[in-house]
Amino acid sequence: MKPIKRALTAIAVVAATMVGVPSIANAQMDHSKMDATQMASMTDGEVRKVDKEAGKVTIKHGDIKNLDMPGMTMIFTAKDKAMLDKVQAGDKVKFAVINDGGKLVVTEIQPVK
Ligand SMILES: [Cu+2]
Repeated sequence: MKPIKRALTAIAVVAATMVGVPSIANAQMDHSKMDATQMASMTDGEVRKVDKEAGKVTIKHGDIKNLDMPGMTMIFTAKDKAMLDKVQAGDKVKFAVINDGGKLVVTEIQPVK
């Protein structure tokens, strides 16, 4: 009897290399809205004149709280001329106005029924 020696060599090379886990950039969805304008409260007023060409509107307005302005009649610039299609002289309105670098801009205007 011939003893057969079988040498079974199993070589397992385990390369356990600690690779620094690349930090995956957190794809955080930011749902913040594009809200560049200041918060402007709605002010009561009455339209005296609309100048669509110039994009200006004259309003006899009540206190404008966010501008700390008492009631008076004055000319405002409309943020968008198309806004002025909705109103005409004599209309009672609610509107929002901001101070854009010294220029008073109506950002929103709607007739009050
Ligand atoms: Cu005013």
